[in-house]
Amino acid sequence: RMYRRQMMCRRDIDVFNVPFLAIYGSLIPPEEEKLKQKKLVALLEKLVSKEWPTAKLYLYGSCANSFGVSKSDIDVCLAIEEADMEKSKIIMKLADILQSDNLQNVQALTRARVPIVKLMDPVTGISCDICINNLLAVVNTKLLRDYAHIDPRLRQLAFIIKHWAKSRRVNETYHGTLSSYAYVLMCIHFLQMRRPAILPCLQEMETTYSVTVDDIHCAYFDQVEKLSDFGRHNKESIAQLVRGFFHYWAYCHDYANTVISVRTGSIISKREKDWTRRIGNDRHLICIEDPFEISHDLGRVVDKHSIKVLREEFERAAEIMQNDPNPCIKLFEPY
Ligand code: 3AT
Ligand code: MG
Repeated sequence: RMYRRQMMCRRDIDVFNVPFLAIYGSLIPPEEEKLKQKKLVALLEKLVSKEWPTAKLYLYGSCANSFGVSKSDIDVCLAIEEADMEKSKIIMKLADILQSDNLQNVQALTRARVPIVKLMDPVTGISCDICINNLLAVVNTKLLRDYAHIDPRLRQLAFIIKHWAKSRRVNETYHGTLSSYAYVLMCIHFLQMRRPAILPCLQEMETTYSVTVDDIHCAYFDQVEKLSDFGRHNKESIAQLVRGFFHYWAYCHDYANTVISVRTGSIISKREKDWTRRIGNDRHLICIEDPFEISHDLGRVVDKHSIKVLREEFERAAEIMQNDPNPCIKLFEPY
């Protein structure tokens, strides 16, 4: 009888796999949306090549890294060799070129931290941001997409975490919380650290892909089709992983001393990165190392106030995953 009582008390988290997967399924963009995005990019390419025949357009961010939910805006990078032309000038010229065609709301934001052209395509209703020569973002987009191909649980987990972060308003870098890019890196790292591991560390493996962008050497193993059974020894379900993710960030992560690093597939110390004190605006209150720009802490947007908000949200989510009868609803309740 004792045994039976224990069995009944232990929460069977796996009953939530089906509803979590249903949420994931509802967030995936339909194929027709992808086609519309491609059409818009083709139109932009045509317009741009009239002025700059050798320029190239790359999709990056969530529309290309496979972590994009339905109805997202698209991020485009214009790669152009105009060494003698300032970025803001290129942006103005680009806005001019696009203005003349049947696109709407073409705006040149020349003074933003990353100068961009914003526009909306009235035919498809898709909005788009175009930046100049941000090739590191194109490369980190490929890294994320390659990780997503290794084990389906990464994409499932990241969609659920991003959906949670948007619902709880902790995905707003201008308010000191984390970017979508940071959340995806946290998911990759979490799956690298499971035992048995669900994801490998691609940057520690043999190099099959390498580029140098802005003096940063980016190299890793990108033949991910060969790794499709990498995670087979780990049988954890999506509900267990969501619970484990929040449990880690609520109760286990050592915020004071450590940095999560997808580059090494491990946890490293703040001391070895010299991220132990505040320098300028970088407070390093939650440390997420960029996989390529390794001096870059994706947690640097987080301040004294927003770290509290974030940690309280992690604790709330962990508590819900532990005890709430209806976590798939409660977790995403609007803030
Ligand atoms: P959403 O679905 O739009 O929320 P996203 O993946 O498009 O998610 P962001 O809009 O935050 O993510 O960023 C767009 C891309 O820009 C993602 C990544 O390739 C790059 N990126 C964003 N923030 C950084 C950063 N701090 N350092 C380097 N690359 C970044
Ligand atoms: Mg985006």
